[in-house]
Amino acid sequence: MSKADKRDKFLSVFPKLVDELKSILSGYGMTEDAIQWYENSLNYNTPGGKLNRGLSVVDTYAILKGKDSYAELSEEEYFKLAMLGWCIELLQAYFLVADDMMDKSITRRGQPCWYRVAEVGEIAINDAFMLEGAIYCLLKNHFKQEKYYVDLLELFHDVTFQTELGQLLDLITAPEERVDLSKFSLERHSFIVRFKTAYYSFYLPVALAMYAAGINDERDLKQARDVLIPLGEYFQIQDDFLDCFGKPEDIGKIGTDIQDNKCSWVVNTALKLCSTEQRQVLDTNYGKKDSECEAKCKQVFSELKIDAIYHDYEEKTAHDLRNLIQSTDESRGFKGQVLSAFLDKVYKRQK
Ligand code: DMA
Ligand code: MG
Ligand code: MG
Ligand code: MG
Repeated sequence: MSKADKRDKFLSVFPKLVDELKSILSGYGMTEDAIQWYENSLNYNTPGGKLNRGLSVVDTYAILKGKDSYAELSEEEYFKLAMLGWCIELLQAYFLVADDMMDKSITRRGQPCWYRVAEVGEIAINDAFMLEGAIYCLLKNHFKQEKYYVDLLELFHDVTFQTELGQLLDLITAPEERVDLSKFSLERHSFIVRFKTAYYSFYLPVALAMYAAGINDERDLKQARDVLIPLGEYFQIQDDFLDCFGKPEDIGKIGTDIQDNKCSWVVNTALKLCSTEQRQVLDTNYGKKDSECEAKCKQVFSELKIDAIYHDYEEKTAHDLRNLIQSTDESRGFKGQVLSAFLDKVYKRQK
């Protein structure tokens, strides 16, 4: 099945899930305006992205089950896996609605951030909670009878909390009024991004598919984590790079990291290499809500050839990860191919 067909098949499950969630609200006797609001929020915030996380749940399951293409899965099997995939997309929607408010972002996936939609504003906070709530409604409806139901619940809860810890670190490392670049380091960056991105974007889809496929030995879950957490770090470094160097029309969002004083890979790499004069420029201009200051920081980044350093980093990381994947122990049914499929999806991404 082509990539586009896989995406279409996955997308075709979404309206069913929206109907299901709406009928839960109807069941509570909710008013029509509330049901309509929830439907709008679900449609606006959930399906518009790359859907990598959601699709990966199905892909991973198919690989673990030894099915070439997931066209070989039964309709019922496909539907359940797609449902798990959509649960991650809902988790992502929840994080992004909140993240955009906290990061004061303007656009997301080529449209205004939800909180910037005229009627929405701070109601977006409650909408974020309700996007998260949808996950547990769907898990209960579709997985309560499975013996791995509690594993799924614990996994979603643990990974959500890990992400929130990462977001906390991300935010308190970037105070708005006190720019102090001496607090930044690549080590702190690595720690932040493993929590805020890697667990939910990389470990979660694979672990969900593993539970659904009956592969739940802690040694296998650890093998998955040992590759997926560094892979997730690489993915967030790409995100940081694209925030500064990507085109909004490609990435669907306008970068805010410099003005937001973020502890991003770009500034940390620059801090390691800059001269005293360049450091002065960064100390004066980083973290200022001013596009001229932002441009001065970008000038330093380009003098330091951060883009070339990034490309070297990308090659080295992909190479190291491929070596690590080679040594996967497949004796209990876990497969290294799950991990290489993931790496292929993000390697050299432009958006
Ligand atoms: C991403 O951080 C992490 C979460 C949990 C949304 P970010 O603010 O760099 O994301 P983006 O660049 O998409 O706003
Ligand atoms: Mg953000
Ligand atoms: Mg953020
Ligand atoms: Mg970013």
